[in-house]
Amino acid sequence: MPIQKMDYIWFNGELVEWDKATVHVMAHVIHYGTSFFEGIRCYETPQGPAIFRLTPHMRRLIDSAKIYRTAIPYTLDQLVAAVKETVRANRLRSGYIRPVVFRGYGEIGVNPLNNPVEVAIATIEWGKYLGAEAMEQGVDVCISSWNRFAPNTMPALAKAGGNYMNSQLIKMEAMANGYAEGIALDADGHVSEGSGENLFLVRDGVVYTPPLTSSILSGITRDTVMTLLREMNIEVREQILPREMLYLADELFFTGTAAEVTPIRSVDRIPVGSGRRGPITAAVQESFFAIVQGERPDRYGWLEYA
Ligand code: PPE
Repeated sequence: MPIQKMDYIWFNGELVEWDKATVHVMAHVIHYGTSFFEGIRCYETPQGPAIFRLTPHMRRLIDSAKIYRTAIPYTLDQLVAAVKETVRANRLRSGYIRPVVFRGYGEIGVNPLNNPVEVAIATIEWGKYLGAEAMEQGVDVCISSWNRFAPNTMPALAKAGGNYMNSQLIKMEAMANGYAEGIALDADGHVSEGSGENLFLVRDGVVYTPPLTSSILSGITRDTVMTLLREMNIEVREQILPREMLYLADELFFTGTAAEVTPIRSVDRIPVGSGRRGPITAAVQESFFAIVQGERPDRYGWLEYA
């Protein structure tokens, strides 16, 4: 997705012009991947731009940093206010918000702790993550030859920049082999997640998704979809899933801020169910988009207006 410049980036406490939000090549993050980030969508609604579940996203950002012994020099309320300020300054109606925390310039060496903790918030445009037709037709995916990192190597609950080196391997391999995306197994060989999406599986009317212990990110869209399914009286089970369940599923879909709710139509060239978007996937998409576009009552306070 080519980046379209906007007017401002919030950088360490103030709005600066887009081109001035720069980093030194000797910053710790450049060498050691020392960053934590979020991806948040803003949707156009009749009541104005609504930032979807902004507060839980910023809480996850604080959590990601905490795992790495890093205190962000702003409170949750300040971070939430900073995102809203950036959205207003860029007159964003709908789009994608990318807050990032990183260790800046100071010392060389693995120890990050003596480098400044810097915070930036940018807004960009981002269309459909896996292509516009994917939302209806579904995507073709493979199971990656790359596993997710084992639990005692990189903590999956931290949305840390370095984790995405693993995601890049999964994504590049999938694309090189003609697939839209790869699904990674965890270190034990159980189903984990996509390079940038959580995964849901439907079989006989029951919905399954891997638990947090399967080296997944605790997705905010995942949580949203579990809530919507339970509202529809559809049973959701968080459980360890063997790889072959992917081949036996009636329906499969990805969730994520960028991916929203994207159907999967084949895995390793084996069609998922009938090979077309299934009824539960369609129902989840319908209620998800009705809520984010402000067409249905916001019962859980998910829309945070700028
Ligand atoms: N797993 C991974 C590995 C992941 O990166 C994401 C989001 C999710 C699950 C879903 O989480 P959530 O957005 O809270 O529902 N990936 C972000 C970055 C994608 C990118 O290519 O950059 C996103 O969707 O914003």
